Amino acid sequence: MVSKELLMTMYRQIFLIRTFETRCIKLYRSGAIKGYFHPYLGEEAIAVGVCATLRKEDYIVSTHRGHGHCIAKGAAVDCMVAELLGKETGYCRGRGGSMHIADVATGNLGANGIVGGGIAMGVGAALGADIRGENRVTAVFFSDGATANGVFCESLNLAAIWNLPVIFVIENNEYAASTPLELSTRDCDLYKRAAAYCVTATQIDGNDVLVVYEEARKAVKQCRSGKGPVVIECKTYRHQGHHVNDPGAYMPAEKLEYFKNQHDPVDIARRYLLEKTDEATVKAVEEAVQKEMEEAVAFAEASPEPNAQDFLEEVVCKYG
Ligand SMILES: Cc1ncc(C[n+]2csc(CCOP(=O)(O)OP(=O)(O)O)c2C)c(N)n1
Ligand SMILES: [Mg+2]
Repeated sequence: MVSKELLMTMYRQIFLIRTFETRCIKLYRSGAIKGYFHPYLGEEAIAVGVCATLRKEDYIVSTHRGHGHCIAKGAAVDCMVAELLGKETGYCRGRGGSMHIADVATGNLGANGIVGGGIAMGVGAALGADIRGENRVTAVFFSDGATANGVFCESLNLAAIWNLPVIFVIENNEYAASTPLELSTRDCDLYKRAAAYCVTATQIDGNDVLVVYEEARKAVKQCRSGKGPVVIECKTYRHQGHHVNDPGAYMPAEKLEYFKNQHDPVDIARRYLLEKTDEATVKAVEEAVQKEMEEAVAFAEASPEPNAQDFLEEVVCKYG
């Protein structure tokens, strides 16, 4: 049983991710945000359910669809919007953008534009923590497409033979860009692959925050007691195409309708919260989130552009 306070915190974060993505898509369409933008809409419960079981010093490793992971691990949305707008006050001083937000202060080792690129990094971070004798857990987020990369198998095996405290969170949204999972593998139950490495694995409903939270809690316990790693396959579905400019015409309308209107992570979490509190309290949470988001946008818009003369500052060149 989770407490009302925890449920409130998790709902607040889920709603904040939903609000962040929706607002930033608007900014993107207005031309204020450049480059690629892969929304996390429809997958919010995974990041929130997992991160609610982690401590601040625990690590996460994210993906190209990473805004939700950042927020769930405690990033400040004003600095995130600033980063998306390419402003000096952003997490990477506006140099990184959507796919390169990192926030080491909250244990977020960063998004990653390379599909599968974060998996080995997570294992490396866990190995480092283990060598230093730190009791940190690392949660690595990645989607179904990344499991087709060899690095997934290699990382899982290394984490297994070294008993590393890593939670491999597969966000199975059934697509790698426009390629449906069933065209890239004979067995769409991705958690089964862990058996080849003798790693504990489960498959759960990734849209139900309490289901995710409970499974992640068990995984964290196992990791902290030195019996890691664990694979959690979270079944989910994107609410739109691969990125903002992908109309997602290949996604069956009925299935999309189901995930948007009947099995939406925000609605599910809201219903749980309403079992513990009243409509007015939930509305107050939502209004506070919307205010926080508008303030974040105002902060980012008012922030200075980077100075073009500083662009070589972070470029390291070694020769001779
Ligand atoms: C190594 C690599 N190959 C290809 C790409 C191009 N690419 C970007 S996102 C993507 C699909 C990734 O699918 P998945 O891992 O399922 O993540 P999702 O988009 O579903 O979150 C591809 C192929 C890339 N960024 N990196
Ligand atoms: Mg996918």
